Amino acid sequence: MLKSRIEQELNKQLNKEFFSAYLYMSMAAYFQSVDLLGFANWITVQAKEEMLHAEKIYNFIHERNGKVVLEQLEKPQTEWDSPLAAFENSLSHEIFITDSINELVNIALEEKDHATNIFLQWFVTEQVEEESNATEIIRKIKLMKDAPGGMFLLDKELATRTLVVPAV
Ligand code: OFO
Repeated sequence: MLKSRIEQELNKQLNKEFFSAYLYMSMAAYFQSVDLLGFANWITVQAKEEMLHAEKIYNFIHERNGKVVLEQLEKPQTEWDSPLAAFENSLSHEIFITDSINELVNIALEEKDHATNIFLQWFVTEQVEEESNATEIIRKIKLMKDAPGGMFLLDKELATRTLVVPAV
């Protein structure tokens, strides 16, 4: 049985994961609008991963006999100055999510809720990858800044990403 403080905090995290999906679909629309369809594909896959993160939390709340409460989602940004600006936004958002997960772990420990703490460890590990993915793309965009055709090649590379559904 979930304590109400943990239930509330997990519901807040659920909202943040849904917002991540919403933000990334908004970025996908931006990339589509500037004809970077590979970038759009990559970030759409990311949005789908965020939906899986949300589903994981949703299922956990139910499994622990808690109540899922869906709140309103914030309107995401819709325009970025450049693909680099969009990925810098993605990285800062992921750092924000990492901080949020870490805070949730602290709360689980304070409440001596070991099941929630163990559940959250998956997210702790996942956030390392989330930050690293965005950082790698930022590095690549910066590296090929002056190379003609660089964006075209990166767009082709990002077009190959497919959704990998994580094991439960
Ligand atoms: Fe759910 O990890 Fe990104 O936001």
